[in-house]
Amino acid sequence: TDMLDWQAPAFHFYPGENWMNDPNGPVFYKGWYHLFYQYSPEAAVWGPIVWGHAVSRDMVHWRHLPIAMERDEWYDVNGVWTGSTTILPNNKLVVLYTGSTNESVQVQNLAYPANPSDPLLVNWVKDPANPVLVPPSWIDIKDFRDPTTAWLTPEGKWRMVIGSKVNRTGIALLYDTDDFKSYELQDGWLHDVAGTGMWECVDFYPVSKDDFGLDTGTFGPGVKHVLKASMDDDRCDYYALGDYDLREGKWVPDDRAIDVGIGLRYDYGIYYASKTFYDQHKKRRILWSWIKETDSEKTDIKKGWASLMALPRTVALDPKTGSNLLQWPIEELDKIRSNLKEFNNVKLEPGSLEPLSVGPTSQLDVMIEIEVDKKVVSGLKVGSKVPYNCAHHGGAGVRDALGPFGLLVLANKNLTEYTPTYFYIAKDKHGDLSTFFCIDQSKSSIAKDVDKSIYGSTVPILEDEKLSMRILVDHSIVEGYAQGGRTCITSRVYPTEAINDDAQIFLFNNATNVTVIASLKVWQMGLKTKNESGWVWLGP
Ligand code: DQQ
Repeated sequence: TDMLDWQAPAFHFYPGENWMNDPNGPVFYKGWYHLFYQYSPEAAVWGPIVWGHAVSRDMVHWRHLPIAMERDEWYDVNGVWTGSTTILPNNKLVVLYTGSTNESVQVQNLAYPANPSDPLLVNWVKDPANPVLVPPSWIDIKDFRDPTTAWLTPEGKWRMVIGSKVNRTGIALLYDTDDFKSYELQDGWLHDVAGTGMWECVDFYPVSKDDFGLDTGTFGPGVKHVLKASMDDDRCDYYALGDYDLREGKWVPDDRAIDVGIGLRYDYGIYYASKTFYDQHKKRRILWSWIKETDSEKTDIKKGWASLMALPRTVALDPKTGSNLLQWPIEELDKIRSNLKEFNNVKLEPGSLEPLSVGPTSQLDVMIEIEVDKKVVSGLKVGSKVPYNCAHHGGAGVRDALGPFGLLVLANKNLTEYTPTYFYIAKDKHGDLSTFFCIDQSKSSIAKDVDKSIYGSTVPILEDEKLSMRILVDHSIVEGYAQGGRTCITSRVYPTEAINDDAQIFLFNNATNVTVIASLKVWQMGLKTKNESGWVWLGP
């Protein structure tokens, strides 16, 4: 059980016990960040869902509050499912959420704070007019869920999006309302992509090269719109950048070849049902996401809890490329860093493995910059005929001319368990270069019943840039951000031997032809800590 205790996160949000899934209705209100979440209050497995609730001043230290909404009406007795908050003028909050009815029909319901002057928003009221919206006749009653935050149209109506599907085509429907009680379906729909299946937890928001965050409902020159959908088929969150046509009510992707569901992902590991909100306090857009367990359900039941939230990330348009988002852990997390250790210009010859002495390694924030000899890279003859792919290339143990190289985390001395996070530079048969960012879980645990996939994707590297990655380790979760957050990977790992004081970190270079030079900053991360009686939570 010590091993299972060890798995609980120190600085990632989770309810402490039972099952959690999607983040719901995140909002900043009267000095507090509110996070609601899909919560199964009686078991560590998904089941009858209600809205759990926690508040924080900084999204790092949390205070857990009573369940915000129970399954107490015929229209949500099978589940108080996912929804979003909208802030009306005069700071009035409304929540729209999906209820699964007594007959398992998916309907939309309206709720609001019972006492708006309570900054903690402990009590919630469901509107007597519920359900306020039912599925249109041509949509399956089980394919109509997860309303977005609403925004004001130029005509002065509130508009929001709901995800659905028609046959195998995923769609985003647009609804207009004056009062959040009666709704008008807009002609056509916001967008659809054939073959992608059901779109869950759709998100739709503005970004621009000049702003770190824009409020939902901002339109105009220089503003792009992100459309994101969680694909029920492969359980991944896909996004695309595009333009929203105010008059037509249509969104058009910048590049049809990388449309929603067939192109970019927020994260190439485990990352699902995410939701953003505009933080009017710090003028930024924050992304929350559900990270499930990838061990067995049996173990989850033994642990008594399942799932956590990824670190809250700022999300913004990459001003340098203009063609991808940048995600980065919120700056408030820097406050729980301590014991900085720096390593400068560590030279890693081909085939090297370099242990780093940093103290305990279960709670870390690591920033690495890596220089690769450009002459070696350009001098290398034309490369592989088979395009590289993190998942299907054998992982960090397979050596090639220009990779892999990076950092092993949660590794023990004898290397019976370790998790490599790394870059791999691939040259294709035309001589074109691309850089991949991967996390290899195949050696992460000697346990048999845990997922051991290898995650990753390409990451854009611009002419004058060094390679850089940030790796956050928090017991059973490893989050990786390459090139300032252009490509992100979240993984769940369950070491059995590389835990507590037996876990270390190593730099490695498995490339055969190139020496790389790495500089790192390593911090301990706070909140949960170990004393004589075991792991203790230093949270709120
Ligand atoms: N989770 C909720 C649904 C949503 C799904 C139910 C996504 O509203 O579509 O727990 O994980």
